[in-house]
Amino acid sequence: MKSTSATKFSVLAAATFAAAHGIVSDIKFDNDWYTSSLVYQDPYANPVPERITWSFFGSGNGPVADFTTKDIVCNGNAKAAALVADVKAGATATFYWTVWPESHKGPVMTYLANCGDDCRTVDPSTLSYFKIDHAGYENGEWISDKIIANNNSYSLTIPEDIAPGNYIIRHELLALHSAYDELGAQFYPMCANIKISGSGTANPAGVTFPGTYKKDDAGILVNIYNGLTSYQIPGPEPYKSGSGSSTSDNAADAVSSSSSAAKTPVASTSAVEKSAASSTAAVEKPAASSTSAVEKPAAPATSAAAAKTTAAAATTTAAAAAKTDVSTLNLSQKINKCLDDINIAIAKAQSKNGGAIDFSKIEAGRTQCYQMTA
Ligand SMILES: [Cu+2]
Repeated sequence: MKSTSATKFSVLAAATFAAAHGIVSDIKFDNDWYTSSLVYQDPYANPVPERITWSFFGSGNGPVADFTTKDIVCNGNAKAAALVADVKAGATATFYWTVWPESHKGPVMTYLANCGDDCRTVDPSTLSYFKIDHAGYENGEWISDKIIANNNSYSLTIPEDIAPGNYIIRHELLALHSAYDELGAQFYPMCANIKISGSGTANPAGVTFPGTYKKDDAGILVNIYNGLTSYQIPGPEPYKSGSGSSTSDNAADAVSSSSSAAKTPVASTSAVEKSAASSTAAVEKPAASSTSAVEKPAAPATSAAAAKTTAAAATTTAAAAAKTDVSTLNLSQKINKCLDDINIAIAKAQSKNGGAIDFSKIEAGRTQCYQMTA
């Protein structure tokens, strides 16, 4: 039974690659690291790891199929996360993406929604989401390109005056390479449970998902290849701490907060140490075993290393990817690096030839990654 469902996942994963390209692998709130729900790894682990991030097993790393449906809230097949991250109001949140193709130009947006008693028992499509940060196209540069340059990471500030409580933080990238077609805009949303502490009192008004993003919004039905001079980020303006309501010019803050975080390379060893600490202390419920081979504590560091490695062709095998010096990595880091190398190779090949990739070889390469033993 188990192997049957695993096989189905594998086939689905291979099929999804063609149109798909990234998930958040790790989240950092100040110095606490959390491994995010890993759509290609967690379903196979026994036990399935508990995360702060809502899972979307079976939906791959692709965009939501139709952003006017409930899939837009926390991605397709979203299931509640078991854990909750303790986060101070005013904290810096950093989201690390596995890989992001250069072709996928577009904005980044992040929202909060108050869940009341417990985010683990709510239907996220019933909540009210206020935007806390966004960035799009500034001075001729897409934020997606800055994210790629910043170790696939994006940082923002949790507003300092937000009232304490249980919140879903909803973070997403939007890829606009096909947005000239109706429903061609590609949203990549994810949700995580956080418990905000502090002495704030702000409860900003929000919007609902689905419903906020319309098929013909200026920032959603848009041709980015036509001499674009400005871009209107979808959804409301971000709430700005201290304003008591939404304001209209937070873009500069968003860009500066992202660059300040991303310019600091993440040290491999400290990432591992912090991850280990957070898996026991920072979560409300005891984390599941952190010794599983599929845990991904240091993805930001390893993907940074991988990004500097010249990627081979899209048909890179695990063995070829392993040629990079991995002597200082532990087993789970090596596995992650192996997977990252494949992701990077896929992204490179797709920007060159539009996606003519042998997916059976990619799946074989991933399988080899998981079989690494030292
Ligand atoms: Cu894609």
